[in-house]
Amino acid sequence: MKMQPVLPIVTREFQICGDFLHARPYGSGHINDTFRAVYNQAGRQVRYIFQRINHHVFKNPVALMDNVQRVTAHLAGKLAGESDPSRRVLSLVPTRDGKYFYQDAEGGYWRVYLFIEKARTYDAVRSPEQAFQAARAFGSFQKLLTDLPAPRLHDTIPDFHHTPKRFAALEKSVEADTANRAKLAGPEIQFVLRRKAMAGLLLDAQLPERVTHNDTKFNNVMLDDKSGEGVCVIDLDTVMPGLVLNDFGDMVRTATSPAAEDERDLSKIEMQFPMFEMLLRGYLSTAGEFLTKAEKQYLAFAGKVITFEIGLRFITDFLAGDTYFKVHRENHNLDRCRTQFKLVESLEQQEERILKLVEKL
Ligand code: ADP
Ligand code: GN1
Ligand code: MG
Repeated sequence: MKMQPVLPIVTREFQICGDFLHARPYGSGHINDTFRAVYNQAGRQVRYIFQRINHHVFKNPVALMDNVQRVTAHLAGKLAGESDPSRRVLSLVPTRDGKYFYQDAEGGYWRVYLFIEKARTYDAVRSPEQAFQAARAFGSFQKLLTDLPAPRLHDTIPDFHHTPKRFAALEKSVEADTANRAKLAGPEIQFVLRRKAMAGLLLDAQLPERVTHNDTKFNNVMLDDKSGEGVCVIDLDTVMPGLVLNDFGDMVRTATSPAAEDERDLSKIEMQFPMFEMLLRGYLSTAGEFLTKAEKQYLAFAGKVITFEIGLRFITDFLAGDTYFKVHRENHNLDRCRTQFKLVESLEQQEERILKLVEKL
């Protein structure tokens, strides 16, 4: 990501005191542009997160920010009595005219968060304890939002986790073959077509709609540097009505395999059962009290469906010529797709064991 020439202007638009020093691209997200900005506040260096929302992906940034504002305010109210409350929820910094986003001269939408210090995100999981902590935090996030007052949140991306529609999009992109790449992805396309039945598994289960995060990648939760506690859930752009299983599924996708999402050596990709067990335990330690019986039963299948779905999205974007996810090398989306499908296989192979554990807990 390049430095943004508009950034020095944008930094003056928010209610931040002191002198702006510098800003650097930050993090490894695939969608938005994130920067860590540093200000001098009377001799002390204070950091902030600046983000430019990708408005090609999020077509209505105003509605999106309305969601983020409502959700963070609700969480902040609930967490007020806890230790260190301002590290447990994202805090939006308002603009000078009291809004929560600033639109620059080029039409870009910017927002600013307080920088959560003494905690970090990890692109790959390192221990079962980390898996437990991440899942506990995401479960708690869902629990605290079960009583978010009406109205219903905006759908920031309609049908985001509608796996059958994702499947249909893949079929279309194979047919169109816009970038002339279908020939490079024969086995992956076959892999998808053989699993058509899997696409409807979660949607057909008639589970309740709740407020969910919908992008519970392992690197979307900050773990405390000292205690390892899952201290703050971040990346709230897709918080909207959804199924809890989308969230649990994405945790399984990103926190059970030791390798990065774009690892080229597929022998490293595997669903590690101890990670799964700790994810499940962590998630149930907070979400267990509000989940229905059916939601609990389907926890066993969520990982494979969501991993399949994200793999589908990567290959669809590869075939379309990489228009959605940021790519940093040739065939990047194809590499990402391959890791997902390898993980789906690993989940399929261990399904009986997974089912037994889910039944037991
Ligand atoms: P993206 O949608 O592009 O994934 P994120 O909102 O997840 O963007 O932010 C990218 C990275 O920036 C995160 O993985 C995290 O490391 C860091 N980050 C985001 N928000 C904060 C924050 N408030 N404090 C500290 N670090 C943050
Ligand atoms: C994107 O923004 P980021 O990098 O956290 C994507 C998710 C995918 C993920 C795959 C809005 O998440 O849905 O699961 O990449 N976000 C959006 O790594 O499409
Ligand atoms: Mg992120």
